[in-house]
Amino acid sequence: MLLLAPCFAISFVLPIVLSDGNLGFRANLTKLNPPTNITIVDRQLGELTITWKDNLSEDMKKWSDVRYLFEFKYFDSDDWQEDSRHQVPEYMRTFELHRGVSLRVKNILLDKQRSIVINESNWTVKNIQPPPGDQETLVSNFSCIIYNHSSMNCTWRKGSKAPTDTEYVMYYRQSETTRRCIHYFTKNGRSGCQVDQGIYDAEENILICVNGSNNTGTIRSYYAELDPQEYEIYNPPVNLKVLPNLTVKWDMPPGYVTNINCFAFELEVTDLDEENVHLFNAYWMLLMLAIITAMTGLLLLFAFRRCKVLETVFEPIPDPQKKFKALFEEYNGDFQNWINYQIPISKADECHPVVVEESSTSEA
Ligand SMILES: *[C@@H]1O[C@H](CO)[C@@H](O)[C@H](O)[C@H]1NC(C)=O
Ligand SMILES: *[C@@H]1O[C@H](CO)[C@@H](O)[C@H](O)[C@H]1NC(C)=O
Ligand SMILES: *[C@@H]1O[C@H](CO)[C@@H](O)[C@H](O)[C@H]1NC(C)=O
Ligand SMILES: *[C@@H]1O[C@H](CO)[C@@H](O)[C@H](O)[C@H]1NC(C)=O
Ligand SMILES: *[C@@H]1O[C@H](CO)[C@@H](O)[C@H](O)[C@H]1NC(C)=O
Ligand SMILES: *[C@@H]1O[C@H](CO)[C@@H](O)[C@H](O)[C@H]1NC(C)=O
Ligand SMILES: *[C@@H]1O[C@H](CO)[C@@H](O)[C@H](O)[C@H]1NC(C)=O
Ligand SMILES: *[C@@H]1O[C@H](CO)[C@@H](O)[C@H](O)[C@H]1NC(C)=O
Ligand SMILES: *[C@@H]1O[C@H](CO)[C@@H](O)[C@H](O)[C@H]1NC(C)=O
Ligand SMILES: *[C@@H]1O[C@H](CO)[C@@H](O)[C@H](O)[C@H]1NC(C)=O
Ligand SMILES: CC(=O)N[C@H]1CO[C@H](CO)[C@@H](O)[C@@H]1O
Repeated sequence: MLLLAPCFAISFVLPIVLSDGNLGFRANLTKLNPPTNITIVDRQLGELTITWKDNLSEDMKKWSDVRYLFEFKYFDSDDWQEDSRHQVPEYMRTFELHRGVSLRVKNILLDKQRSIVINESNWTVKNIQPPPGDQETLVSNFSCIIYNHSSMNCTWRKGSKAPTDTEYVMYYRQSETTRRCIHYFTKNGRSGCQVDQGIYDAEENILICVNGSNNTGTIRSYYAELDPQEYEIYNPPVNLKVLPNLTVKWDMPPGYVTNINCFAFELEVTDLDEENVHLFNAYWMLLMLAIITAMTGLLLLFAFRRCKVLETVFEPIPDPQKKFKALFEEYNGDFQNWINYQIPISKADECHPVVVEESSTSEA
């Protein structure tokens, strides 16, 4: 009991002292300084370490928890991104530096007990200008594929204002190692570089920088960061087997050291009976073709009949004597005289749809 007494005393008294000081501190809080001295250390290929000084009094840090709110915005965008809170005045992140980027950070004071915001400072902004060189000398439409576990092909188009003989050079970085790509190629008007066996870790992002050299002008460097799993084209499984009890088995393609649980497989089964149904469709298609041919034939026959061309075709070879019977029998071969008394040649002998239509309408 004697031992417990001081414990009670402490637990009873301490909070009162704390909140007293807290109240005094709060009453003294007139202006919260924004952070100062933002310093940037370039760690290659767009990866930066950013540090700052909070410029807060030791008193403030004693009576409250200090947090730092960090945001960034590319020059070509209106949106501030990623409002991450940090406990230490240091942050490491990768940026697409060719776009130019503004960073901003502010101090936040939290109530020690309840972790609610007591006060915030203004922002301190730092701009990182894009690397030198015209915007149009940048590579454009940059894209990569990762294949066969550890290889990577990246391709791009030349910047429109880059001199024709500009040589772009690609650097890539993973597992703290920066390497220069060696095997360059041109394919379908795009330039590219092939990295052979250079990707070590499917779960670690790859940093890329494509810069170029030319004496007449500066080529602006291009920065990208890729998640390998998003860009990987996987090799198919191997040793596919169907056991007599219809169990299907296969093995992982070689080279993938990643946890097997990260992989999903897709099994596609084609029913051979269904192939007969295809056959069936081909049979039906042939049948339809035959029917369509027959129908077309019939239609043509009908059309010909309407025009009476068919009749003309099957008519016996005309005998002028027969046709011009009167010419010879009554006019004694005098054509001029005969023609004056002739009714015109029957319209039915000509293909003249309009006339036929009219007569059929009047019949109806
Ligand atoms: C508040 O300001 C007063 C007078 O300036 C000072 O005596 C006191 O120690 C301050 N309190 C705290 C908690 O900083
Ligand atoms: C925050 O910025 C505004 C305007 O820029 C200024 O008037 C104000 O005093 C600043 N506040 C602090 C705490 O520095
Ligand atoms: C800013 O930070 C850098 C590196 O941390 C340091 O060398 C420099 O003295 C600081 N400047 C000020 C004014 O605090
Ligand atoms: C920060 O403290 C000052 C002085 O007490 C107060 O005027 C201001 O409204 C506070 N700001 C916030 C965001 O709480
Ligand atoms: C970029 O490249 C892809 C193929 O790699 C192509 O489909 C697309 O049209 C290109 N876009 C532009 C703007 O050139
Ligand atoms: C894939 O990589 C293996 C070695 O890991 C190599 O033997 C094989 O030739 C590569 N296949 C292709 C298509 O590049
Ligand atoms: C990668 O590029 C090389 C060089 O052009 C080419 O031989 C290879 O087929 C490409 N690989 C893929 C998967 O496109
Ligand atoms: C291109 O980037 C690499 C890696 O950061 C660097 O070592 C090299 O000097 C740069 N080249 C040019 C021409 O800027
Ligand atoms: C730069 O471009 C000019 C003009 O196209 C060319 O004459 C020169 O050789 C290039 N220099 C380099 C280092 O590529
Ligand atoms: C199928 O056969 C294999 C080997 O004979 C056996 O390991 C497996 O358990 C069988 N599967 C079923 C569903 O019977
Ligand atoms: C506590 C602290 O470091 N305060 C400094 C904040 O920054 C101003 C100038 O920017 C200095 O005058 C203060 O001493």
